[in-house]
Amino acid sequence: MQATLKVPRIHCDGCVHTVTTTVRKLPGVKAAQASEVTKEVTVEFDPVQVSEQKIRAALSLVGYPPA
Ligand SMILES: [Cu+2]
Repeated sequence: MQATLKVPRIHCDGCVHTVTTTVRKLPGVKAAQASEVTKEVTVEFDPVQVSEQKIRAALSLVGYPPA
């Protein structure tokens, strides 16, 4: 399953790194890539192991709440 989340607080390379690594660490996430240009993170995940809600919660915890 794939989801693209809008993350308005992404504003530089550091944010891209934080968002990308935070999502990649979650069990069940196969791939994740954030973009400073679109302020989005695209995530490929196994819906049995992780949900979009869990991904959103993890990003909120590190200061990047998805819109
Ligand atoms: Cu930044």
